[in-house]
Amino acid sequence: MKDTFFFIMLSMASAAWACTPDLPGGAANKAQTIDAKKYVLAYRTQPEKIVIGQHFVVDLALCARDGATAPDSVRVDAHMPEHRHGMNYKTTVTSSGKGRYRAEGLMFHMPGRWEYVFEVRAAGATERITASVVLQ
Ligand SMILES: [Cu+2]
Repeated sequence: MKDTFFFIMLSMASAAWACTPDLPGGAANKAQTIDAKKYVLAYRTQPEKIVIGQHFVVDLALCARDGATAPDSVRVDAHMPEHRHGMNYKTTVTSSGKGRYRAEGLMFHMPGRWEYVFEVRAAGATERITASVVLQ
């Protein structure tokens, strides 16, 4: 009985530390999840398979680990760290509420390793969340 109570307390404590981003529609196109410092971010591209030289969209959802600090704004960019260049286009990010965002206008113009940079601004602070993808 005492053990059960302890287990319940532990579960509640860990639930406060983690959160699950609400990004619907993942049956066919599974989202990638990144556990960052203040946020957990889930994202997927449309189309799922990125084609070199063709525009694509990134859908993402964020949740705040502390359960409170919702982002003020989100910016999405990408670059090739080894080549020291970015994309040739700027992205436009729109919010659809519930911590969901859509970034449009991305294009990877060459093969190699690209890195997404998600900038999450909240209460005057910015958290940079990165994720790598290799295009062949
Ligand atoms: Cu390059």
